[in-house]
Amino acid sequence: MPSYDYDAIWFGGGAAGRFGAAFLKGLGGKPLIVEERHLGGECHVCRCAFENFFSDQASMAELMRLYSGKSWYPKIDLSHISAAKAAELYREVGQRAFADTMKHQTEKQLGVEVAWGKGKIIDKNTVEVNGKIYKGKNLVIGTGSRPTMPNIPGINLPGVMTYKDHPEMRNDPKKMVIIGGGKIGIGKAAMFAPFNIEVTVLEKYTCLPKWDRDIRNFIFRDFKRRGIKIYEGIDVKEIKGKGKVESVVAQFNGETMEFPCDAVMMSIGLTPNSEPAIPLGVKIGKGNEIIIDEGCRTNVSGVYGVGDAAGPPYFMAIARKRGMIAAKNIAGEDAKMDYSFVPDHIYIPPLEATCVGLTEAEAREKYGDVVLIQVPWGPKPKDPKPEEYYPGFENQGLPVCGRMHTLNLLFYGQNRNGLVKAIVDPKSRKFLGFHSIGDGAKTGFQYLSYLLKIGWTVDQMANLHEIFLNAEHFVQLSRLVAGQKELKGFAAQVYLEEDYICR
Ligand code: COM
Repeated sequence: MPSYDYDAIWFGGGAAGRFGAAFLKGLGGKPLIVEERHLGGECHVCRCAFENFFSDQASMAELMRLYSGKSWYPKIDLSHISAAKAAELYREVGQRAFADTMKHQTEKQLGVEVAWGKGKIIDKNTVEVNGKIYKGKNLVIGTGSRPTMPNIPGINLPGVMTYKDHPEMRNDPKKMVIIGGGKIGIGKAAMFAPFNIEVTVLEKYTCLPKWDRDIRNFIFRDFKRRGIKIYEGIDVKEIKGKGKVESVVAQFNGETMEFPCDAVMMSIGLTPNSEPAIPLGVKIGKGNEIIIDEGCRTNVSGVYGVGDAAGPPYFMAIARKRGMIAAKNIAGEDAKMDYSFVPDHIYIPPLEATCVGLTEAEAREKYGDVVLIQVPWGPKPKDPKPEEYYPGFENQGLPVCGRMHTLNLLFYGQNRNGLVKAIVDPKSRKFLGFHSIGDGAKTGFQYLSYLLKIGWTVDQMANLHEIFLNAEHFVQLSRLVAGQKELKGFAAQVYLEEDYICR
């Protein structure tokens, strides 16, 4: 029997590696993390934590713009605000502080051993770091993902960035083209626009295709009002510029269009960093992902794949849970991943969109005539002015979902005060999906995803205790209709007829 120093070597100390190693230690195992730069992966460097911070900065800018000179607010000059300055603060303080926190928590508080340095996988039981050999019974590869880059002329020009470069920005662009209208691209558009940057989103297919239509419409209507342009069905051919980005050239409806800009953000998707697994004979999928089973095992016994390296869904909770599932299996359990009811979230400062479960379209296809519990519903004033009351628009005050600023958005924000939508199967009275635009609802969605899974009904929801005003409104709205024997819910929102997207 060979002897090993560790029960598992976690190759990569990102969300999956850190949580997996900690879990294995908790189960009585002996883990080692191999990490070159910092623990916690990209989260605090350029993803979740950074985006949270940057969205807050963008929200402040957007709210100041909305409130400036209205009611009791003084006039605020926003002509010289700087996204680069916000990024600099994060770079100087946030990245370093969070890296320290991750290190302290992992090594000191949790007592997980870390081998610092560029690791080299020698074989499935052996990793070399700085000339030192570490032996593990199992190997868990959690090497993350990278932005997918298309092979088009100009892709390497200075001024072409990805989410990774966002915290590194040193200048404030005037015009930015965002290539890709998925959740990263749409979120970045909403984050950059408040800083006086003229933003255009170019999407080859459909923006946010998996999101509910009402949520999409809310976002795109808001974008139109704020001057953020969106093109769908547009094929980017080239990025042009002499020494730096000057324009993006694309085919649109059979014509060539050129979009002048001084920055480009590429956001067409992610590619898993599966390369370290290849020499071990691990099977790699078409999207470059490590192929794993439900227990995060690869085809090579004793080798696991976790986090983004194992492919979508690219979501921190999934990365961490893959780590946990791998740890359980290494410890001798038979644990399986559960990918059902994974929530999703986009920062669209000053608000955020959150969803879990089925969209209305999916629910109708599966369950037929579903019931909607949704506010606002019915028509809205066409061109709402801030600080004005509109007689007859009975839903203008609903919903006021969120923290302080969402209520303010009712008064100052031209009807930008959010959207709440629950979809219910009237026969079983079970919820099928929850959707929200507001501020602060994501906390509730963590638990809503579990409630969906256990088949939570309108009647059960009506028995909870809301703390009004709250960000989700699902408790009180359910109570309003739960007395109905034959569930009717609220009427569906009148569909928005305007086209907010160039097609
Ligand atoms: C958070 C990263 S900054 S991790 O998931 O906690 O490791």
